[in-house]
Amino acid sequence: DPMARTKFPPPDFVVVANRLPVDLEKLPDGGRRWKRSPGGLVTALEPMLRAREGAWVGWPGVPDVEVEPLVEDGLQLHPVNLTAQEVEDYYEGFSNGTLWPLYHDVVAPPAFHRHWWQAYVTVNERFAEYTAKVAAKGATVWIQDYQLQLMPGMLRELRPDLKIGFFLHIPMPPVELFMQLPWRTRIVEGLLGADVIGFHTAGGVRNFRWLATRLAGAGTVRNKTNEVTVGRRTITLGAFPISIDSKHLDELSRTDAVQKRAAQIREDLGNPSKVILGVDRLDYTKGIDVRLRAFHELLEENRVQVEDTVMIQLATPSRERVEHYQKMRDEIELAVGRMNGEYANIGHPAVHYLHQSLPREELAAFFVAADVMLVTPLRDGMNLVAKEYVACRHDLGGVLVLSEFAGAAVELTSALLVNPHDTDGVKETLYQALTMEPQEGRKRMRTLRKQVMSHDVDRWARSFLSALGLDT
Ligand code: ADQ
Repeated sequence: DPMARTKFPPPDFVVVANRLPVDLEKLPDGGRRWKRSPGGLVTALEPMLRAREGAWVGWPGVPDVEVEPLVEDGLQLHPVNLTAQEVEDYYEGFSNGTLWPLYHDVVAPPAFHRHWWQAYVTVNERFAEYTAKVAAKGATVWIQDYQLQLMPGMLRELRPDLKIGFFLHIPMPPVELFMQLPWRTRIVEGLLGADVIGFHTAGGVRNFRWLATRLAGAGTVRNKTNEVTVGRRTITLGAFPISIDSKHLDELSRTDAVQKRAAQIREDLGNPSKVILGVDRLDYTKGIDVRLRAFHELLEENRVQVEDTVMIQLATPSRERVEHYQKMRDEIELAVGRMNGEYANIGHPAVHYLHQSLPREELAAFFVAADVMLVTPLRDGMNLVAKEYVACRHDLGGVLVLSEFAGAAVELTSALLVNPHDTDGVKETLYQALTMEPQEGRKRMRTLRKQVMSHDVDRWARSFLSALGLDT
């Protein structure tokens, strides 16, 4: 019993996610140490969790270790153990080899394996059982993301007294694609165990609503587009577009250190007149190939020259054990190599490519240094990078080129929107961004900033939790 081991009262607010907000690290001497993993979600929820002496349930990031719950500044951390085999089947397999591509418009083919599904069920059960033991009577439990879609239903079975919320961070796919999933009904029923189910966009709500009626026999509530019924229960569906800690990033970007570093980056690049930037987790959904192709063609057509226009692609290593990711990394690195081979001069590469994760401050400096930000995913739940770029441009400089297929496009309508499947369109829009009159650029950026600065991640969390009936 995890609660017997903590000396703290059962929490009445619990966040559940695949990962804990801290990572367990194995040291070379065999010892272990906790390392903070700062992410948007943690930043948004931490103050609320601490104020309520809340708890976070999740996997500590290392397989096959039984670790005790711990308390950090009033926040209880509850590690759920996964075996190496479960990491392979539940996480790398079903979550990232089946659900991830399926939910992103099958831009890569999803694999359907029954043993992956079995592991997904087992792990969701473990999370549900664990959380059922931790949460106080009548507590609010907020479950995060596609790795835990069965958990709301399982938890409700065990603890009907709880208030359960679920938020999906990736797109809810079109019905025609979701219907491929052999376990489609189980997933939809699992989600319907929640009281509130949140998506980034109204499109996600629509897709889920249809699936719930069709697959789980959910009833519709007259005159309400955001509620469905299952038996006697009413479930609220809602669009809650996630965001960033806008104020913090705005402040960071204004610091001397970041401004100086941005100038240094441009200097190091040889003071080109235009810097084009891409920042992504290295993932096949992000359309890194799309933007490389567009830039390649502009070079080929001699409309831009490497002496005065450079591209930087920062890519965080990601899911390196999943086969499709290894393949796409090779393809991107081949494309970068080709472009540099053909168009670079000594001291002037066409594309600067870093397969590295950078500190926040360094990332902010790149945003400040970039004249054109290219965000071209083939499909993306939201895309926080687009919002981060905007938050860093208090100078109203810079042009954002954004895919229509990112959730962020719903809010960031003053960006230059592109269809990432249309190479000519991306190319022409990139050229338009490179040649845009500063006055028009400023006007667009001002509108973008109004949206991003007033809709931060704290507002996102509060609006979801208030839909769940929590007084924030
Ligand atoms: P992700 O797919 O990870 O998130 P995104 O929203 O863009 O995509 O967030 C990526 C984060 O990683 C950003 O904060 C970015 O700054 C950071 N990052 C990227 N490259 C980096 C680098 N080289 N160095 C350091 N940091 C880097 C999923 C969904 C999204 C959704 C979020 C939140 O796929 O659609 O917006 O969850 O719900």
